[in-house]
Amino acid sequence: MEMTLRWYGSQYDTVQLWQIRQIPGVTGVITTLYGKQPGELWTQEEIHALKAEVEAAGLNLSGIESVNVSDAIKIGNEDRDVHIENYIKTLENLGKEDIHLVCYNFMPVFDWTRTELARKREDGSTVLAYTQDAVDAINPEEMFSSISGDMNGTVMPGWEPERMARVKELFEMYKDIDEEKLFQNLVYFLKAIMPVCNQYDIKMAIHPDDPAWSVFGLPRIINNEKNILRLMNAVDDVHNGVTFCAGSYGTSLANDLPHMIRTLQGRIHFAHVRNLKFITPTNFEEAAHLSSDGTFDMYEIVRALYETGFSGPIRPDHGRMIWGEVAMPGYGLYDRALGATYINGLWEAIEKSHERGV
Ligand code: DNO
Repeated sequence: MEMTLRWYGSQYDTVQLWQIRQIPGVTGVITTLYGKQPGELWTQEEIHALKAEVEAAGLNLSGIESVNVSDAIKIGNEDRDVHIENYIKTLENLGKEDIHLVCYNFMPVFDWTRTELARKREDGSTVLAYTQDAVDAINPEEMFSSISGDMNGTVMPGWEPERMARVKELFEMYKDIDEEKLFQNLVYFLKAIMPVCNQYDIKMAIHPDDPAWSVFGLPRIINNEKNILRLMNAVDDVHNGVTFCAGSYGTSLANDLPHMIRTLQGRIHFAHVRNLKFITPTNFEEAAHLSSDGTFDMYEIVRALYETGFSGPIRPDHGRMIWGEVAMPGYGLYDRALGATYINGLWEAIEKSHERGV
């Protein structure tokens, strides 16, 4: 595995590449062309410049998160084929720049949903949190506006002002899309892009829906073992793979995370490793990465990745906001650096135990 950190690009991120370079054990970043709209073409020159910037800082560009999939593709409307053509050309340009991992999601309207971006914990740190009661009490527009006030001046993925302005229209566009249609549109998309993925060995890694259940009545299809396996079998190609996001699948306590990792052996191309602390099954907050700070057994999660031969990038995921840092909620430097170090420590211990047969 390679330890990485997500980086949004010099124009958008409060964290700098040189800082990432100084986290012990972190050798790469997962990044994107953040200004691109879903459906838009990424040119080879743009990708080349991004890669050169990362490499000039002494880091690898280990993968893209995300090349976003447009609503037209998710809905399957008349613009879908043009957008898929652009997606294919983008993949081709990424392949020509020797980039072989693309994370994406297939969630309608909201990329991921939290109801609080700065819940205060006992130690004074703040974390992202989710309460079903809060979602049930508001409508999507109220949700968008309450979230936007808390982004610390950053733009969070999936919560861009352009999308917020169109929230009603977006809901309208999805009104006839149920889970089965959404699933079929995803399969259509994957079948169309598999040839270029095979040609350039690009591993597509779908990010799960977060939370793992329907919010505001929108369909959810990538949320448990059965559904993700259905997708793996529907397009049975190693390039149709998974981003195993512990914090997203883990929103449902019914998901046995180490078991899922073992079942998905060979198809997990990217791992987001983080911990959640549950107050009730539908009220949870994001915790520090350490097992004892939350609900998950992080040792078992990392062990399952190790024992299934996982060789892709891992990144620590959302961190707490600590030490007075002001950054995109979940994406500050300090707690993610602690997370990377902790996960690296688990990995080293597991690896050495295996090597020494203890
Ligand atoms: C949230 C992230 C997601 C993820 C996308 C992948 O912090 O994990 O925004 O990047 O769903 O397309």
